[in-house]
Order: sequence, then structure tokens, then C-alpha cells
Amino acid sequence: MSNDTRKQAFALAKEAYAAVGVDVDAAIAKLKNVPVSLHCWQGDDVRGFDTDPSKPLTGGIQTTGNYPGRARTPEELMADIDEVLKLIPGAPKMNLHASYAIFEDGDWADRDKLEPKHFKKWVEFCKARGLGCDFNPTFFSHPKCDPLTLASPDPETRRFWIEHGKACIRISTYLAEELGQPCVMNIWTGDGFKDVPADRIGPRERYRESIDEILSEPYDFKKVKPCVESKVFGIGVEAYTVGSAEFSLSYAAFNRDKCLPLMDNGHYHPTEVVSDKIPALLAFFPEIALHITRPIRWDSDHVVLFDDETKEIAREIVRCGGLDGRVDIALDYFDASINRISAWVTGYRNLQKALLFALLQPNEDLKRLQDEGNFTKLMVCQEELKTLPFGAVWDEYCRACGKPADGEWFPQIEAYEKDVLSRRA
Ligand code: RNT
Ligand code: ZN
Repeated sequence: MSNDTRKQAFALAKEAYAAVGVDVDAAIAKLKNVPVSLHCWQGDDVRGFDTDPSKPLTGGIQTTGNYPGRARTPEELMADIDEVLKLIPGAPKMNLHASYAIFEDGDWADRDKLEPKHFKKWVEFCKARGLGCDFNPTFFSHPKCDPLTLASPDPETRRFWIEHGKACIRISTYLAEELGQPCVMNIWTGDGFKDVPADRIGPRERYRESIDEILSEPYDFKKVKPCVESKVFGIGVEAYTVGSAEFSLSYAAFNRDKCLPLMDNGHYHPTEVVSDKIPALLAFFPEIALHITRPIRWDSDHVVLFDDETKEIAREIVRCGGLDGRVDIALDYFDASINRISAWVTGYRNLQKALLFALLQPNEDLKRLQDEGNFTKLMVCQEELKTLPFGAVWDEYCRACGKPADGEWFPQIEAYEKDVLSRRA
């Protein structure tokens, strides 16, 4: 499409949106500055650098597929992230797991002994690209999972993982201070049982005490934002999850001066929707965190699409004022069956699309129709909004961010696959 045609398409779209009371330029300007966390783990199938990559993932998570080109070293992963950064609009922020520590000169440290210096290379990476960074302790894929971690009945196992959590708070403080942006630090464990447990409360009490201990490590809640992520079940832990929805939400509610609840939309029963849970939580919590993924029948972590629930999540974020610091948005999926960079970029762009689409709704007018009880007109308006010329606004948004529009970015990935990924043995 020629530049002139694009400009015309955008001008027409702007007019169409103006006719329903939507300011397209304001929507574009708003979204450009909303931080969205880019998860480093899509690039290497959640392997990290601190354990043997031939050992299986544990903790109830699984990547499937063996598409060639997985990043095996920090250098490869960073190079791949640079490719991604060229192709995504908006204001990305990095999201690291503790297992991505970089050990220089054989200076390996176990997870309970990790230090800020093990993330120095990542700080340099982020600084050079103007990125903030979120962080996650890694309570899985490690010999000290017995298989439980923070909920283990073994005090030694628990101690190891508590020390890991505390080390991660110190690292999060380092990331926040070095990069000048808050660091959201998410606590998730896969602790649970494959089969019917005899004691359901013991592990939960131990988990609660362990998180208390981790959060006793000093931090400034404005800089480091610990979260507690719930889960319904995982592979190999089908019968019982220690950090269930009620557990995690209660923990966050009783400790709202120290941590946030985190909802991952792959972590609920298949007919539950996180879009509806966002306003429910925001009626009580000043701030919440999200992992956006795509579950298919289970927590399969497929690439995020521009689908109905992603759009609805984005609409709730926007309508509830989530873009003004009330909702910390992160992506969390991992597909090893397709080009990993394309998976990253597609999911990130789709979330951006959903947020832009949400910003292009005449939300105040729609609310008024609801409050007036005019559900007939509300339905008509909501349906008609679906076919306004969104694509032209999306193109313009990409352009305004200095990033390729749809149709322009995939060839770059194909070229990178040919030149770089396919050469990784
Ligand atoms: C797992 C959780 C968790 C992980 C990441 C790697 O089910 O969603 O957030 O995916 O921490
Ligand atoms: Zn998650």
C-alpha cells in the first residue's frame, strides 16, 4: 500500500471514530507510554541458564514442540530479544526469571545465593535500550524441588526456597533502582499434588508462612511490587494446587500493604474469565497484576491472539483506569512449535491491538446507555463498533511508534530465521 493510501485510510478512520465520539489521536498517544512486560522465557522454552537444559521442566508447566532455533546462551537470547524489540510497538519492559542469571567466569551460584551482580548484564542490556525490568523467583525446574518448594514439609527445602525468594527481592530492588522503573516481582510455585492429598491445609499454612518470610526482606513497595499468582492445576499436579485462587487472593488481601494479587488467564476453570475478575479485584485493590496468555482447554500457554477474551481483558483494563498505574500488564506464554520470535511478536502485537481497540471505544457513552437501561441501543452500538476501520488506526499507531505495520514485519523474521536461527545446531 502506498503512503498516500495509508494516510487517506487513516484520515477516513479518524473521521469514522470521531463520528462515534472517539478521539483517535488521544488513544494512540495514551497507548504509546503504557508499559507491557515482555517475558524472556518465550525465547528458550523456559530453560534459563542455571540448570541442565536436558532436564525436563517441572512445576506443572510444559512447552511443546521442537522448532529449530531455541536460544541457548545469554548472547543468543539477547540477540533474539533485539529482533523482537524492532518489531513491537508500545513501551515494552523486560520480564526475567531468576533462572536467567548470567554467571561470568564460571561464577555459578545456586538460587538461594543469587546476587544482583548475576543480573548486571541484563541491567546493561535494559539500560542500553531504555527498558525497565520485572522479575520472578524461579521455584521450578531445579533439584531442590522435592517436588514441593515453599510448601514443603521439609524445613531444609523450605529454607532454601525462602532464601531464594529473599535474594530475588534484593535483585528486584537492584533492577528498580538501576533502571528507574518499579519492578513487579511475581511469586508463583507449582507446589501441589498429582493425587488426592490427605492434608490440604498443612501445605497452605507452610506456603503462607514462607511468603511471610520472603516479604520480611526489606523493600520499598513503590519500587518493588511482589505479587502472588494463583493457579488451578498443572500437569502432574492435577488434584491439588497449594496456591489456589482463594489462597492467593486471600494472601494478597490480608497483605495489601506489601503485595499485589496476580491473575494469569490460563489459571482458572475453562468457563471462568479474567476479564470479569479485573473489576472485581479493582473494587478492593488499588493495584493488581496480570499475566496474559491463551489457554486452550488447559493452561497451555498458546500465543496470545486478537481474540474475544483478550479484547475483553483489554477493555476492562481501560475502563477501570488500569492504564494509569492500577494494572501491571505482562505476557506469559511459550510456544516451541513455531518460530519463537514470531510467537513473541505476534502475541505482543496482539495485546497492543487489543489495548488500542479498547481505547477506541466510546466508553463513557456506552456506560451511560447501560445506566439508562437502554440495553437495546447498547447492543447495537457495541456490535457496530466491531467493524469500524480499526486496521488503519493500528497501522498509524505502529508508524507513530516507529515500528513496522502489519504486512511489513514477518519478512524480517523470515530473514532472521534464515541467517541466524537456522544456523543454531
Ligand atoms: C505457570 C505460571 C507462571 C509461569 C512463568 C514462567 O503456570 O503462569 O507465571 O508461566 O513464571
Ligand atoms: Zn503466569
